[in-house]
Amino acid sequence: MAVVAVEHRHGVAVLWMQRAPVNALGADLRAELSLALSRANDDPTVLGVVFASALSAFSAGADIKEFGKPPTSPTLRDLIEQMDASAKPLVAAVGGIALGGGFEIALACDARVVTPAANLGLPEVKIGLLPGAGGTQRLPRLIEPAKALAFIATGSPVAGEVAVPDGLADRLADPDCLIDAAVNEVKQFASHPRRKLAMAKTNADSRSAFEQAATTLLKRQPDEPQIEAIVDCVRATYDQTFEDGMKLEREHFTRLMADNRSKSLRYAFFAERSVGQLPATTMAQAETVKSVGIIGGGTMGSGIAMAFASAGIPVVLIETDPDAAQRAVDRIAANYTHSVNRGSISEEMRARNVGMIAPAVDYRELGNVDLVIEAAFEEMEIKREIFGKLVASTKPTAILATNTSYLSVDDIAAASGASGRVIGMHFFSPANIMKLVEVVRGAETSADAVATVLKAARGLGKVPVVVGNCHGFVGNRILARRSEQVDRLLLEGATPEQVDLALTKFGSKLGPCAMGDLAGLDISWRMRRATGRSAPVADALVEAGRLGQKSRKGYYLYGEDGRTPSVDPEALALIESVSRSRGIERRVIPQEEIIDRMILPMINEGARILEEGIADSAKDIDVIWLHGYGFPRWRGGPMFYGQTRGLFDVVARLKALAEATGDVSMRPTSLLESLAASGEAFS
Ligand code: 3H9
Repeated sequence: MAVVAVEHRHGVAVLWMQRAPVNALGADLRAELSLALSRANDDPTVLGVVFASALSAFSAGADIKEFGKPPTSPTLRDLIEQMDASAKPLVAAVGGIALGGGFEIALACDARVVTPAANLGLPEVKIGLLPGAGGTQRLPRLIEPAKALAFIATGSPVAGEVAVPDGLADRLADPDCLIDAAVNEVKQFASHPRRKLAMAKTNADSRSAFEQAATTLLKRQPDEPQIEAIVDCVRATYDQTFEDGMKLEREHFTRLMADNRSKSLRYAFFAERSVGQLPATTMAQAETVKSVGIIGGGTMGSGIAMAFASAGIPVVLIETDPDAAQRAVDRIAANYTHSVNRGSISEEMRARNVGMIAPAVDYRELGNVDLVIEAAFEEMEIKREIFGKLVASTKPTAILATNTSYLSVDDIAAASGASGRVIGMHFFSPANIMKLVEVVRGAETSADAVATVLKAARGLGKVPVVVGNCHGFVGNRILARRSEQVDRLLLEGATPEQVDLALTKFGSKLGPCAMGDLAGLDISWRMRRATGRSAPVADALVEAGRLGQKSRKGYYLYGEDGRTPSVDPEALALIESVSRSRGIERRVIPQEEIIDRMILPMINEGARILEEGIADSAKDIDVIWLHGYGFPRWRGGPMFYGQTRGLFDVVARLKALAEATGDVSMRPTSLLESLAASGEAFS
């Protein structure tokens, strides 16, 4: 089927783009647009051209799947040059998203007619690029360069109603008469020669506002090469011709495209969209969850309740006694009030959401719910008892989920006598905000239950990833390897500050010690005790009453506000004494080694998880770490980082570290070894 349909309306050629789902500007769409434009220019009966879409999206921009492959003619730039050379006027009729190259097509037109549902943006910055089809040169010639800079550097789109007063579009039209309005616009232009793009504004105020905005931006995002390139290109609109500016934009675009950061960000974009997929026939079995029960109104239970209530799904929130249940609802109401005060939801929405949550103590209140999520204490006996009660009090089709973060879903399911409908839904704190949900498939969990839970999680706007059952599942199992190394590094001579600095240097927002203090060191201590594990440094801190921010001391000392860390000589002395008691001679550990010892064992564990079939693909592992643990997005995730660095190098370094430290856990897995030997990637 053609991806462009041409209609002649009142002497104007309307080019209807129809490349599902989002009119990404792939080779076929570019070729057909180019041909239709040539024909319109050659046809003496045609006054001009309207670019329109038969889909709800105008266009999502260049087809990102083509990036990195040899270019096919006409390229997007060729098409836009052809538009520039058109003798006849061109108008864009935008009724939905016009992003990246899609908006650049609209910018290359003589005018843009939009509906209120239009959404115009240049989001290339989010995939490590800049607009590469003229956006950096046209927009600053259309609106103030300082504003254009902010628009391109944030990548956030604006709605049609805002776009017109902001100067990004020319006319607002009703959706029913969008095309007629655009056709009329073409007729307005038909008698005039097409305008040529000149230099940008030259007045001193404009330039100084731009320079100020550029300085702030570069200071705020110093490590993002695309920001520097965007500034460079927008600045060029002041003192270079349009043609020279286009050349500069092209150079930056080509360079950024080859940069590992952009490759990683593009990988993350597609990885997010590939996770949590089951065969279409299985997904067709998914039921719609219309009501839920939640067991436990603590931090996790309340957050999960909020996630459902905010999506308009009624919740029965079970606590052990009426006071506890009411306290949980009060806490939730207070959280929503906070959102109202911040302006993120309206008062009406707050009232609606709170009204969605019914506190209860009697499990019989769960008789009609479609899904129950247990978020009680992390103790197997408690969970087994709850699941026994749940089977007796819910309808036979209700799905029973546990929010455990490391206990065996199969052991919990065994107590229920209804294993087919027991599943894990591991939310991350705060559960109303964090997008990740590990969907844990037990040995006997039915495919329908998995499909229903995936559908429900997506309905909440979450990113669900299906994982197998094992201690800590995927995310926490990999985290455990990193935590072990952190403890070893501290024992061998590193300080908490050096460890944290190393991880922030790698790209994380927070180092592991600061993160541990924030979460509370007692949480992992309790988990280690329950599972017979130890971490000499972290255990010693907790046993000395250093629980983290909540006790104003942990790896660091916290001041009056309880949040600002400072180096604590007492903590360092304690760490040194643990090293001494174990006969370890402390040494200065280079930053590079600290980074490798934290990151490479994660890749190794990820490979082990793949070997065991606990995760289906490296992408699943990466998405879990991007969305649940703040792994730097521009690294793609631990597995993609390993691949970018080279698995051969990863294996060699792991072997060397295992040898040098005597830590056999760092020996590479057989999967890593074989991939490194064959030069293959995880995919
Ligand atoms: C650019 O334009 C560069 C130019 O400046 C210069 C060039 C020289 N390409 O997200 P969804 C797919 S860079 C290819 O699930 P939604 C997506 O993978 C581009 N495919 O739906 C998915 O496929 P599948 C600048 C794309 O409604 C399907 O479409 N543009 C593209 O939640 C549906 O997507 C951007 O950065 C694409 N450009 O969100 C926009 N876009 O069904 C990136 C989407 O097989 N895209 N797909 O999984 C988005 O932000 C969102 O996808 C969008 C729709 C808002 C469009």
